[in-house]
Amino acid sequence: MIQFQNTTFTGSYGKASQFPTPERMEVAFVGRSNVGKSSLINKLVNRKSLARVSAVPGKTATINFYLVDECFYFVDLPGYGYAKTSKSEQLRLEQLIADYLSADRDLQLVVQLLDMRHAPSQDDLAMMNLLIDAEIPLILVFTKSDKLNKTQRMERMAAFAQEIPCFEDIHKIPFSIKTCEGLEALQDVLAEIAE
Ligand SMILES: Nc1nc2c(ncn2[C@@H]2O[C@H](COP(=O)(O)OP(=O)(O)O)[C@@H](O)[C@H]2O)c(=O)[nH]1
Ligand SMILES: [Mg+2]
Repeated sequence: MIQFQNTTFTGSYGKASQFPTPERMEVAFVGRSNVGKSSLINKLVNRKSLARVSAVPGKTATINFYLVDECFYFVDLPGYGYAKTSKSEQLRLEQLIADYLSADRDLQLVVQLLDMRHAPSQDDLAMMNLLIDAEIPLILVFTKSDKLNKTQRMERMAAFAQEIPCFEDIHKIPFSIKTCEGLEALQDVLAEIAE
């Protein structure tokens, strides 16, 4: 059983032509800038600062690979949709993400992060539709769940059901780095891939 106790950073890539030769299964993480992706990756692998947590959004301009327990790679895709990033840089990042997703790799799962407090953005929905159309296995993680009270949470989940295509069919995990809600559920999904 995978323990998530031995994770190493193996490289950062800014161009599809530089992607490493696929060696093992991969699990990719996508989401808007500042959604909590670095925080979630650190929590998952029990490390304080493997992936850089930033109060400044829009900082990750490369695809980062982490080898987890010699079993699979976590692939940290650049955060999209940060308004202050220049248009040309946003296009470069979109292309980089699209190149990764369409590359011939052993991509087992994409974990898409959505901030639980907000409706999905156009970028979120475009990403989701791309993944659904490409038939890439997808789960949704709703981050920062600690920031909502019970009522807000029920309202937001009801709204997500309207806003998100195929909502009923997608595995969904509310998640918080503060309360650790969802941590085991997400680790279980990943452990199943590892087996
Ligand atoms: N309250 C709360 N804050 C979070 C949570 N996850 C991330 N954050 C905060 O959100 C900000 C952005 O997080 P980061 O992991 O850098 O987001 P990234 O840009 O998607 O990698 C940081 O200030 C984090 O501390 C969470 O579950 N709860
Ligand atoms: Mg980050």
